[in-house]
Amino acid sequence: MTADWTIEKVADILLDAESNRTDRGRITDEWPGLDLKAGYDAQKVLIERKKADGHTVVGVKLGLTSRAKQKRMGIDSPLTAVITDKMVLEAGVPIVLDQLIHPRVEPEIVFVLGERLEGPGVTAATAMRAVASVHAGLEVIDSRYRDFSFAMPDVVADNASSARFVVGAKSVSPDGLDLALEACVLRINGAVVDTATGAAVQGHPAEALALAANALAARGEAIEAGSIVLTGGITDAVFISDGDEVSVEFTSLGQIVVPVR
Ligand code: 0L1
Ligand code: MG
Repeated sequence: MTADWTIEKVADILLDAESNRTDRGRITDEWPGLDLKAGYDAQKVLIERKKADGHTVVGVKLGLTSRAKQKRMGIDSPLTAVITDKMVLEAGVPIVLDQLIHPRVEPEIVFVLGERLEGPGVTAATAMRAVASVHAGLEVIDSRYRDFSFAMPDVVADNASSARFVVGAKSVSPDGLDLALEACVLRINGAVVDTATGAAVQGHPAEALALAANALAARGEAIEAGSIVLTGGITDAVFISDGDEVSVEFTSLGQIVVPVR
């Protein structure tokens, strides 16, 4: 019954799906009242529940910042979500399929902020001034919706399919980097499956960072100094299988290699 739905119920259903490794249909099909604002409110409840369960927030992520991903999902605007310490995969640690539903991987350009960034009015140029270092990244996304099929409020409530992420050990100063031209090759078992440059992310990853700061400001939040920011998949996300070796290799930011088991 539509009347039974609340943002707390949405968060609990999605957290149960994550911990039980079960996918489900779109919540918006059952509760048309789940609009974008309610989706972000449910995401906030979900993150509060994770914090109560021992997670520490380490930063923010953007999703659907590239045309490749927007086209596949049929959604034409980016979204923000929250990343925590329990999502971090350290170097060499495998992606364990038993812990996930139907994971996909995507290369990302990652910022670590040296200064607090607060909108509104943040531009790509002012955003870059807050960046202390730039890194290669690999995100593992794992929608709690069947076949990754969702409307915007569903995926926002699901914390943008967040599951795991790797931040490359190589730390590069933003000075002198042209991140629009930074190229990346995504390989599975040595075979190239996709390539892209940083321009795929809103024209430049700094645009994505500015977008996040301004979107968070509209909800009364800022990006704190020290935060990790995943700027969005620069290629489409690809499914992985047991025994795979995933590699993302960037021109300046270095390489990440992750086994799957
Ligand atoms: O990191 C992302 O781009 C995820 C956004 C949510 C959409 C998806 O699950 O692909
Ligand atoms: Mg991503």
